[in-house]
Amino acid sequence: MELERKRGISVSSTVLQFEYGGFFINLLDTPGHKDFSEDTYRVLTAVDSVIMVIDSAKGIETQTRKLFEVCRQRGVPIFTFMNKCDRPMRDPLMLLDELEKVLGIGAFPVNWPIGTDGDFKGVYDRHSRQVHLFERTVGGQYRAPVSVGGIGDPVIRGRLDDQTFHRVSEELGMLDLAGESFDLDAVLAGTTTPVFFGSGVNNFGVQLLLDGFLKYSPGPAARRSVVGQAYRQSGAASARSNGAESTGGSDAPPDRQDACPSMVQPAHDAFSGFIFKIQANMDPKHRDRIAFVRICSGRFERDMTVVHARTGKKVRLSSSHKLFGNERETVDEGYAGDIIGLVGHSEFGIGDTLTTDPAIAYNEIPRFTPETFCYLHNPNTGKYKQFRQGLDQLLQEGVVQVLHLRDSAVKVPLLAAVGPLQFEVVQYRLEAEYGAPSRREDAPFNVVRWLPAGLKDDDLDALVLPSGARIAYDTDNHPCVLFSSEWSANYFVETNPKFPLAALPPVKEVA
Ligand SMILES: Nc1nc2c(ncn2[C@@H]2O[C@H](COP(=O)(O)OP(=O)(O)OP(=O)(O)O)[C@@H](O)[C@H]2O)c(=O)[nH]1
Ligand SMILES: [Mg+2]
Repeated sequence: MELERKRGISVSSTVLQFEYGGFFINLLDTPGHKDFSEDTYRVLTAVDSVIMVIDSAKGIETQTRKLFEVCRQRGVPIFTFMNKCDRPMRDPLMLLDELEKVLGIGAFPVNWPIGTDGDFKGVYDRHSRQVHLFERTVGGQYRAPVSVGGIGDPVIRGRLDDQTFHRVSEELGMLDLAGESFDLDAVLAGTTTPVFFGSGVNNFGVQLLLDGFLKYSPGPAARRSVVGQAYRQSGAASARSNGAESTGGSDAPPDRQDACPSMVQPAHDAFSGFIFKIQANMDPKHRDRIAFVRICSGRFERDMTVVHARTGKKVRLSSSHKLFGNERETVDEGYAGDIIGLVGHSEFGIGDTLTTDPAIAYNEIPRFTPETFCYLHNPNTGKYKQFRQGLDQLLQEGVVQVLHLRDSAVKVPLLAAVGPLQFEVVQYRLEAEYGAPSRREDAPFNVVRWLPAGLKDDDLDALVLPSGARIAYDTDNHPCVLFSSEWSANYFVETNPKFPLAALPPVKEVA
């Protein structure tokens, strides 16, 4: 996206697939900026392991910390890549210490950097006892790894100044003395992270990371299914609890434990999967809409008919693709762990389950409480159609949410987001993809809370609102209250004890 080049940051997640070492790896790259955490957390629900890339000069940044916490709570194995070792970096022992202290997980260095003051010499693979030398050459090629009996091997010793040599020897000695052996079970449980050092932009250490990843990462795991259509209709299971309760704020993950009826194994006969991302107009060559599905069980076959769990309708999946950046290729079959892109299907929404077994329904996607609000004006009446069409698409992608003020004659959309950069993305994409310029006006709200389900108009009329607060509806017509401040929201709670507020809307029932 041009906006990303201009801003120098990613504004949305990217899905791509590649083959390495005889495996198909689905890489879901997430943006780092906190304003896009909604997208990031949705994508996290679709993965089996995570690679955390840390800038070795900075250590763990706030956003990374939150992500790690979510992964840990979900029990997702975490691999750590300490990047930018070609530049002066922080003391590697301190970096490990930080991982352990800040994130509360064990850190096991699989390899170790040699030369950390900007004079990067390479990494020492603690398992194979090989040194991989970092020598910049034209075309990003490196010398083959040198096998050594230890860091003191004359071949290596000759390349290191005394200070570097003593330092690395001491560090490796300390690591050995600490005597921690590699614990694969702890890695699989997400309580220890294998750590790799390298330099991404120089493609150095990446291969070691991938090799380690293939060796230690788990295959596709069983997924928790909530009550699907069949059970619901037969009354065989009780309705599931409100999964949104546990997210309770903008960065907490959903609690997977509360949604129990069954675990769906990857080898389960029936095909099942869920949509974790939707994006339109990804490629100017194909101006269409792709729903990304994480396959959880069974076998996907192109042209198969599945149940769309939310509507209960049967749909035929004919236009299925694998994505490689902007390139796409028709895919005829897929299995658990695969990500496929389905083109078309305007009825699909984020979080929807597709399955041949109506007993299965996934409810993986976390929801977030918006924290920032704005009105979006269409300054050009002649572009009303494009403006509306573009906005509808972006709402469906979950780029932002939209609310409607109660008792308001004004039809200007009121957008709600976790971070203001989301609004910028909406405006940019409306113009670039739909030819609809827009104007943003800050809305005087900072907090939104949902009212209990089932309130009547009379109840809403009777509410005593603090000054500046307004009642609004979300896209599912759930009433909520917009406040100017947390203080104002608290005041409402005290003055309207019969109307408890929630940080998230009541959960929609699966059809
Ligand atoms: N010196 C050095 N720079 C690097 C290295 N890897 C990445 N960079 C630079 O760091 C900057 C950020 O890289 P990105 O890959 O966009 O970082 P990111 O964390 O994915 O950022 P977002 O996707 O925007 O969240 C770019 O200017 C890269 O060239 C490295 O190994 N060494
Ligand atoms: Mg990135």
